[in-house]
Amino acid sequence: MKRRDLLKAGALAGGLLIGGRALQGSAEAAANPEARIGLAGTDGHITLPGRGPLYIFGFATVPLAASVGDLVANYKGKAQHVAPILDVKQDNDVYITLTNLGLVGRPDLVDAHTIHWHGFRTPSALFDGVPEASIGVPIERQFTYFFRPHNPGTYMYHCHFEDVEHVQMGMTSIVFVRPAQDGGSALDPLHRTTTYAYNDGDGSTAYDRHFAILLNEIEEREHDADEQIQEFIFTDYDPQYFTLNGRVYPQTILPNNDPSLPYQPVSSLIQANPGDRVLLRLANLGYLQHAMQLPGIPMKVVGEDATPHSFPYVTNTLYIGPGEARDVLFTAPPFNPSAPVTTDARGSYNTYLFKNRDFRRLSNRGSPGLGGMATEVRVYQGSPLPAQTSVGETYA
Ligand SMILES: [Cu+2]
Repeated sequence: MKRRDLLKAGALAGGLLIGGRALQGSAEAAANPEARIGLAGTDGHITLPGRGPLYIFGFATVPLAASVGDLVANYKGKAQHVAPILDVKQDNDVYITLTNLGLVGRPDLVDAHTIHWHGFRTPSALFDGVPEASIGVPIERQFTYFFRPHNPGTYMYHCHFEDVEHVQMGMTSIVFVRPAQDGGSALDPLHRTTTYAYNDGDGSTAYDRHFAILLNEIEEREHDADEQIQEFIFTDYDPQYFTLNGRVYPQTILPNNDPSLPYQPVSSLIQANPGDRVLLRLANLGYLQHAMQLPGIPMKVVGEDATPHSFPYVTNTLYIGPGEARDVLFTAPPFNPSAPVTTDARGSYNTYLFKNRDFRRLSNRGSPGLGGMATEVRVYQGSPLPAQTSVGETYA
């Protein structure tokens, strides 16, 4: 029995076990506020400079009330990369209903999908998304995962079915847990925000704006082989594209939901007012370590792998291995009229680059000019930006 067949058998058994119906968990009224999230697993295409559409597997946000038939009709073949970023709060109940819509481009491939919340201290293998240890979700079936996150911080999630393949194909994103301390009284008298990276007790991880950015690579030969029903040998892994939230520079600085990138809706543009404390929630679901720099602005690492640092440190180079996460704070510097200034609808701003240290990862498939794993931090003159209403919000 080949590995894929074994996984298939497990997925089938899982489908029978739950009768192919979502475990909605609706019987008991939860004491805590809940988050209910609908995700679908399917395939699709994204846009990268220097080549045609790139075949991906991925997730998309879908309505919870829709039938499986309606979801297949409306969302099959419309995966996004990165997958939706999930924003939940400590001790709240989180239900994620996953529907497997099947693949438009590979109808022969009847893979299941799962959701693995990487780093979650889970008490139950059932909701861990490792198909060999629990179940996968077969095509046109649903399963509802249940989590009660007790540990704030930045995590990631991904499909764990044929994981080396499905992760590289794009079934990856960030999930983060806001601390219970959020929303109370301001702990730092000098800084009146009430949002924090962790339950620090003293406001030392307070932030005004936060941005969740997933680091990744794309090996186009693996994606093309998948689309053409060929095997890719992963020891040949040598990626051509280096992405932030599924985009390469200059895509990374386009706003959220830019119409030119319908299946890469998540921007990595960082816009701030001078003096703002900015939290970067960073995670790496590629297969290479990345070294990230923000020249001109020191970075303070306050958390690592969803664990607050006992001894936060300031650095100019951040090393992030595969499967690792970092919580990084920086303070937006004063606007400097003598430095290069650019102007947009929000006014004049200075630009800082948040970028990979390796020049080979700052290019799109070797073409000239800045590309790859880079984005901009824009610090505006005055304070024209309103408070953030969602993580990674961009302002036109
Ligand atoms: Cu999958």
